[in-house]
Parts: sequence; structure tokens; C-alpha cells
Amino acid sequence: MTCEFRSPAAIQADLRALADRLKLAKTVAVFTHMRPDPDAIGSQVAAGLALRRLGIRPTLVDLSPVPPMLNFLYPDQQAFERISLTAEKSQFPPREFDLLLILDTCTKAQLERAWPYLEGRDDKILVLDHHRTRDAIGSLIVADVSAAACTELVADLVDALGVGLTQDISTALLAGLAADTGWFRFDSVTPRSYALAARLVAAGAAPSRIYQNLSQQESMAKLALIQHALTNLTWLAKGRIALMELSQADFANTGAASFETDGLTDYPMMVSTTMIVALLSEAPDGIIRVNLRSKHTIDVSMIAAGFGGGGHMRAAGCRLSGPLPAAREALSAKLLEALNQTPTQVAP
Ligand SMILES: [Mn+2]
Repeated sequence: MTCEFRSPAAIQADLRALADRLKLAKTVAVFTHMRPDPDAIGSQVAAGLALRRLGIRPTLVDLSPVPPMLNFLYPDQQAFERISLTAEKSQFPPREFDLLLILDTCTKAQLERAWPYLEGRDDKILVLDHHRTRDAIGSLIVADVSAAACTELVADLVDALGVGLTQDISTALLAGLAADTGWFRFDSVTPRSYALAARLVAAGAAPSRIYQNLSQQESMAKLALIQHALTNLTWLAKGRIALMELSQADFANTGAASFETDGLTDYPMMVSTTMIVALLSEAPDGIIRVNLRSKHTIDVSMIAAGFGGGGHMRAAGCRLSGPLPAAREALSAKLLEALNQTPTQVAP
């Protein structure tokens, strides 16, 4: 994994190089990470729409089912060709594209289902991402960890392609930006985020419609899942570490889908003492999926990387082998270690 520093000017030059290569293509397959969030789908859809406006044929590749609440981001079902690799053992169709564009991730683990296809096609692969951890993938990686959302970078790409912001492109970009910044609350937010938001709203994106679609479309099963997660909440280190667990039985009893764990880590964060929140959810194959969040200076991407995962300083994830108690024990040890290496924080 590399994490070299590039200046803003160098990143903009990389971005123009990315745009120039895309302009020469006729067909582009657009990928994003498994278990896609609004930033992933917003990036994919906005990039697809921008390419289409240039007369390039985009194909969007789904590595996991797209959460139904994100369907509103696809302007019409005929807008794009889509390839689904969501089924177990699904294989990429035997086709060649001029370019393969990967958005909002640069780690192989998050592209697992596409990897048999992507492997060996490095010269065609271009990456646009804002995460801190990354693998050496493809022939051009444009990575800007100062971007609050990948859609901030896709907005720059749309500009570099000379396409202009349509209402549909703006809606997809704002959805990603709003979701990845917790509606402009996180410390990843910069003047650039607000300036982009202003441009997107001016171009027709409607924040209230996006909010309703992203945050007020949950199932009753999700609320029941929250209930279970809070019942299974335990604290370590005098309330500084919160651990939440969801077993396969919790999913079965509530009827909630695995993507509905999204946002659960916010709840323990409301407590003043909380510094780290970990959510452990058991997948059907027995693997324990871990979501990590931190409120202070603890870099949870490093903790996740220690288990083969990755992410951002304050939001990261990894996967551990089960069963739950063993995963909890292994993780707790590393969380306590990270906490002990961090000077005690004065509440902000
Ligand atoms: Mn993102």
C-alpha cells in the first residue's frame, strides 16, 4: 500500500491526464467498490452521464446490489448499460473495453468480484479516489485524500472533460458529497466542498429531495436492527470505546439486509466520552465485517490496515474471521492499544 503525498497542482495535472485518456475512448466500463454507498454510486452515475455527453459509451459495473434508496440517482433505466456481478460466482462477460475507470476505491479487497477481470489489464485501468489506503492498481491513479468525497473529484473530472453540470449530474454529485460529509458536518469538509455544493444546487440539484431519498427511506427492519445493535452495545476503557455486534440471528430476526448496518455507528458517537466506535456484523459466510469510526485523533484506517482493511482516518473497515467472540477479542486488543498510544483528549 502506498500513500505518497502529491501537491494540489500535481493532482490537477493527473486529473487532466485522466480526462485526456477518457476523451480518446469509445467504450468505458466504470467500477466502484463493493457494498456501494451514495458517494460510490453518485460518482459512478455522474461519471457515466458525463462520458455519455461526450459520445462515449459507458457501462456501469455493479459488484454488489445497489441499495434501493439509491435508485433515484439513475436518471432513467436506459441511461446506461449495466453489468451485474452481484450473484455468487458471477463472471465478467468476455468483452473488451477501451478503458476501465475505478471510482471511490483503490484497494483490491473492495473490488474482489471484478478482480479476475481487472487483473492483467493494468494499462487500461484508471483510478480516481480519495481514500488514504491504496494498492498499486492500473496505469494511472489520481488520489486526493483532501477531497471530502469522491464526487468532489468527479466534479473536477466533469470540468476537465468540458461537459458542464446538468441537473442529473449535479444530483448524483451532491448526493455523494452530502453523504460522505454527513451533510457537511465532518472535519473532512473544506471551503471546496461548500463551493461545489453551491454550484451543484445552482445547476439544479435539490438538497431536500436528496435528503428524503438518502435518509428518510429506511425500512422498519432497519429500525429493528438499530434496536438490536443498541441492545448488544458494550463499552471498553471507561466509555471511550463502544462495541456493537450484530449476529446472523439479529439479521434473521429483524429481516434487515446487510447494507442496512449503514449509519449505526453514529449512535454511540453521541456520547461525550466516545473516541472509537466499532460495529461487528456477522456475514452469512461467518466472516465478521468491522466498521470503525473515531471522533478524535485516532487513525482507524491504520487499525483496519492491521487486519488487511483500510479507509479514512476517522472511518475505516476490515474483515475478521469468526466467530464473533474471537473477532471481538482480537479487535478489542488493537483498539485498546491504539487508545493507549493516543494522548487523552480534552473534549472539543
Ligand atoms: Mn467516498
